[in-house]
Amino acid sequence: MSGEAIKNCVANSSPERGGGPTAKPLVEGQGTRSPASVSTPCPSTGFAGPPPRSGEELGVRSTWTRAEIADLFDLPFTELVFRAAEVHRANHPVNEVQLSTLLSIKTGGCPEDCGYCNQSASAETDLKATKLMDVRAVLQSAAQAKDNGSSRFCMGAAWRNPKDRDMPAIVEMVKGVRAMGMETCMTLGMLTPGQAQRLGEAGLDYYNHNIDTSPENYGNVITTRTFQDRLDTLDNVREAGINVCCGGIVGMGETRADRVGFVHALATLPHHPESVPVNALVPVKGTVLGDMLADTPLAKIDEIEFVRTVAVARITMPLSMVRLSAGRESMSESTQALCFMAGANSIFTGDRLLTTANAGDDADAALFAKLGLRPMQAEAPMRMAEAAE
Ligand code: SAM
Ligand code: DTB
Ligand code: SF4
Repeated sequence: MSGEAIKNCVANSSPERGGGPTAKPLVEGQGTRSPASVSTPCPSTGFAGPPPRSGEELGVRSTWTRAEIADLFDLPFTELVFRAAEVHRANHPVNEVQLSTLLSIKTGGCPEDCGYCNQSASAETDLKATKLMDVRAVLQSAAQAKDNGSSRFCMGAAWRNPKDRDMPAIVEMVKGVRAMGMETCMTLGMLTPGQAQRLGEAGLDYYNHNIDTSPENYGNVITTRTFQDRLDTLDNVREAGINVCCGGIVGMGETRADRVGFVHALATLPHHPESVPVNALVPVKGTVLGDMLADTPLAKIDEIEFVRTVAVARITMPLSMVRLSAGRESMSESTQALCFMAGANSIFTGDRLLTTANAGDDADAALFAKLGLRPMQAEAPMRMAEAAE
């Protein structure tokens, strides 16, 4: 290992960088690695990175059956979490959590009818629709996120799809955030192959596009686009060489079978998404699903069932980053801790997601200190496997 690599490794694991219980992990320790760098194998943390191995060698497969996934969900809870923790430890640095910050660059007025979303024009909320933000204002927000310790900046727009006239500003945002040394992520709705290509050429690291739920339940949640439309955009993103961030929402009143179908759809993609966000529905009054939950509180997702979903995602997609996404604000510290044990290794930071409240940096700093977690500096396993292909 080179002297520089050892320095990085030691720096990454020292308490000053957020490793100890008294540290302030969320605001310290932002490294300066380039967006596409991979982690360094580190004797002090015990995480064996290279030599690169293929996904298959690492036990990654796309042949999961629904029955196998249902059997995982059915395991006794502690057995399931134990297995997920084993898979997590074999493939990822332990006690490290990747931090991303979200910014809504174009809010509300969306023509889609996603039943969970307060940004849909069909939702009866008082959310104010805005135009696409100015590039400069977006870059200011990104700089602030970086100062707060975030390593990835995710920009979201309430669009069915971007218009070609929006693309120059979008490209400037990607280039500007990348130039700050942060990873970039965008979620702009459906993309044509040409648009995905342009984003890839601009250096976009990740594109978030969720399947949201099982193929069977999809039509109960969204009618203005199909499950296949989602898969087509994911293909265009992959084809353009951009990492895929794809997951969904639990707690929308779906059945266990839907959660099985949801994880199955992700884990049988020819190439697992590099990031898998698992959102718990944030029920917003005036949305179809928010109102439904307000009327039938028992439909709220059971927290143990939420942890089960995280654990099954971890086991079936061993190299992916599993992101504990929306819904953390109303989740107990103990449930979040169980999610980290069950293999979640990424979160959104800050006091806002796109339009709704998030846990906030102070609460997260306290949680990280309590649990001995630290911010991840590099996200390696998927990329190392890829490098070997
Ligand atoms: N318009 C783009 C799209 O739909 O792809 C990007 C933005 S959209 C807000 C991104 C994702 O956020 C959705 O696919 C959904 O999974 C999640 N999301 C939106 N509203 C949510 C809510 N109330 N609770 C939980 N997750 C939500
Ligand atoms: C994802 O799966 N969750 C994030 C991100 N991708 C873009 C968004 C959550 C949004 C929650 C509702 C809101 O704040 O508007
Ligand atoms: Fe529009 Fe995205 Fe909200 Fe659906 S989830 S209504 S596409 S902003």
